[in-house]
Amino acid sequence: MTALPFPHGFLWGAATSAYQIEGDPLADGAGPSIWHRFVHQPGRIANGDTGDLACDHYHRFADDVALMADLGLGAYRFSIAWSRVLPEGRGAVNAKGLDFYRRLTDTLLEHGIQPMITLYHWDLPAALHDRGGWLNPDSPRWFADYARLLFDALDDRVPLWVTLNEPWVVSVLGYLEGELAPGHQDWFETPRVAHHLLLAHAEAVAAYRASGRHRIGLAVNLEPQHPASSAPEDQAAAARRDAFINRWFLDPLLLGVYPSELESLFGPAWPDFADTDLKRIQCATDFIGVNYYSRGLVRAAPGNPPLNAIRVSPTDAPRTAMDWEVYPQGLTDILLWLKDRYGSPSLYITENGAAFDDPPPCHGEVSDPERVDYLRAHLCAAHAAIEQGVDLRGYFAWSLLDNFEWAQGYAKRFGLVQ
Ligand code: IFM
Repeated sequence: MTALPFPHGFLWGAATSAYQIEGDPLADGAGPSIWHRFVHQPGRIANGDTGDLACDHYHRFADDVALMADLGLGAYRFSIAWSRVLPEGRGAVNAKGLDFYRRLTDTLLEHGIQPMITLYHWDLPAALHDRGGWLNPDSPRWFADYARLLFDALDDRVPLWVTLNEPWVVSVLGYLEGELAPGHQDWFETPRVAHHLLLAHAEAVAAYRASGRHRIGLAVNLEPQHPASSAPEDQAAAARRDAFINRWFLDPLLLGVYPSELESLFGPAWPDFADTDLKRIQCATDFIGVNYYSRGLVRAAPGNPPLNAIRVSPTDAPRTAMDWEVYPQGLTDILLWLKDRYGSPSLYITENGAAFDDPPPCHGEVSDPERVDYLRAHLCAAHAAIEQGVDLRGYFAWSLLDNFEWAQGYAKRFGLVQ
């Protein structure tokens, strides 16, 4: 097989997040997060799984960095658990928590692995949730203060920062569908949470501009939306889902406006956001992180608010253990769409991967051909986008390790390492 030429300096990495791998979430003076609380509520997580142990990365990080070096990774994307560093979410710093991330960063650098830090991957300090969490208009300021603390501590060693991971998932699965923490189902809360997350990103970027020396971006989950048939209703449904998933965060950030469809989708639950907020949100972000897994195949479904659309599964397509269609072409398409719609921003693929039910290891190795095929096909798709002029700077496989897959617990295996 011929090797595809990727640009000089292209980053090859893997990604994880704090709650999904660290374990021992209250160690050394850390405060609880909303995820720690959520997993201990009966019925929330498959098999009653929790992140109490996870991959024990908090204690075994040095072994995990050795695994990364063994894999030949050039970069590693990880997230900080806000409540390890600030147990109350603001105020007193927990030196031991901060020190953990210093030691992790230094160990990566000693192995020649570039760190990319995500500041928020869903684990809000519970103390802040008790003050209203992302519904509180002060939440963007809390986030910027926390971000500033990390920039001061680590920016001399960390070249790439991601403010938030998948703010759409936080807003929709956390506040509208209730599948993820904090488990709310409230139309009125959802757009407010999303708006505060965008302001939080903007305020952290402003803080970074004051002191940071490298690059900062936002990671969003994107998927091309295709109508399930040529019927005009299905085409309109796919366009609504495109506004709802792909453009909700990127249009205000990069174009300064919310997609007009959102106001009609949410009706009275859509607030009258101030123009001054939108001006703050449209901030100079250095790159967009793309989390890509699959596409959406969409059918109109009146009576299914707010979208009046449902996602359907193609009958004959290969699927992952999450029941997500394997659709590599969608990665090329979404990268080209970003280039055309938003004026060629710098991009990283901050997550891409698949869950498959691996067989037990044999002589220390897991035969994993479906994952290998998935990754190879998606790398070819990324390469095709670069050939068509997309400014793609790196690729992070999701995930380094099999880990705690949120509401699915440990049942779904995304790891390069079992
Ligand atoms: O495990 C998650 C990750 O935390 C966010 N993006 C999608 C992954 C797979 O579901």
